[in-house]
Amino acid sequence: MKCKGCGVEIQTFNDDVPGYIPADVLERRQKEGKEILCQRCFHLKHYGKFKKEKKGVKSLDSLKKYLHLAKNVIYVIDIFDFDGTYREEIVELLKEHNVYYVINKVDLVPKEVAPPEIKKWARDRLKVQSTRVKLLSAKVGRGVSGFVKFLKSKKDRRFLVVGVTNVGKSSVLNALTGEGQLTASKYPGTTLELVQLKNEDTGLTLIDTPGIFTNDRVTDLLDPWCQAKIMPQKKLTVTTINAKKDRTVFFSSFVSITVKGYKGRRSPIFHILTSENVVVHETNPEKAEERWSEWFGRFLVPPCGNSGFDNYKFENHQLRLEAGQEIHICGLGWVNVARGPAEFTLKLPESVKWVVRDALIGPYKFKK
Ligand SMILES: Nc1nc2c(ncn2[C@@H]2O[C@H](COP(=O)(O)OP(=O)(O)OP(=O)(O)O)[C@@H](O)[C@H]2O)c(=O)[nH]1
Ligand SMILES: [Mg+2]
Repeated sequence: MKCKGCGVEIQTFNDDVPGYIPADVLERRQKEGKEILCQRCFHLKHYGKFKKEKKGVKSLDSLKKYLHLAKNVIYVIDIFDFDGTYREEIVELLKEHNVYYVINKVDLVPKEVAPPEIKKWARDRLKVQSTRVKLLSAKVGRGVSGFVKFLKSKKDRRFLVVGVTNVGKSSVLNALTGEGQLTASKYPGTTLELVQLKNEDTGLTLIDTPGIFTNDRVTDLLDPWCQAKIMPQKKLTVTTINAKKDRTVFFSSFVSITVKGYKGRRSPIFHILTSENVVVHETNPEKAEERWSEWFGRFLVPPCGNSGFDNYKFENHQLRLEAGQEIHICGLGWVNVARGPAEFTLKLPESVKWVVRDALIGPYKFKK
């Protein structure tokens, strides 16, 4: 018997091993005809308490094992971390499949960006036909009924749902089925094994899978509790920087940009977009250098606590960006150039992936 929330095999012997449920509880729930949830899922659903499981840490190889289960794949991408969650190595594995891309969490995008703009931007990045790209918010239900209709219109209605951790795969399935069966949480590695949802009325079979773990996002430098703490819950915050004098802007403890002051009328303007729980702080470069280790993980969150400033190897990159470009820092957010050209130094841990991309948000969207 499998747990209905996370797919793990149910057992009553060892509360240190995934799938545990006390024997008397199992017996009682079976008698009452109630759904069977493992203790870990029960604690997550009802108390928001998370237990980290090694079993939950899945690599790309685990995805390979599931690919034969369906010809159709729904690849869920998080709009907040597009370049961290849209991964070439996953796309490569899906070459023989019929792939639909769900761009989830669109509720986080500032209202200045209209949905058709997000869709066009995502389609250009994915380089696929428009019909293969669906914008969704599992949280507020945006795009859900249209997507259900779309899936129902297909001859083959069996879909495997894949993606990296925490993009909202289980939440999307809960939204599509209208049931809250699957355990979803802000901690990475919630789903432990496959869960198949079959609906006789719609004819849809939707298969949830455990998220793939990455190792190149800022979130990968953090423990699951800190990852949960900085996950955006509201629309992304926008911090605007007009670099009229020499400035360093910290974007968490891990990332900073340093820009030389420009005395003319065309000083560069940046927008920094991130979670409301990530600290963005602007100061002068001397003070930044002097105070960084002291602020690390204390004032500048994440990390959540001073988890060893000296453990990280940082790199500097000299960049020149034009208005309409931005740097996405995987797992953290992005720096948009609203007025350029902008020359600056980007400093961040060498393990963290970053990309320069065409801006999701056009240069003059926000008021200065
Ligand atoms: N803002 C916002 N948050 C969302 C949305 N969908 C999911 N989330 C949140 O994202 C977090 C992860 O959701 P899950 O559904 O557990 O993600 P998952 O991809 O199944 O994660 P794993 O099972 O760990 O791979 C939860 O805190 C959800 O509430 C959405 O549309 N908008
Ligand atoms: Mg899940």
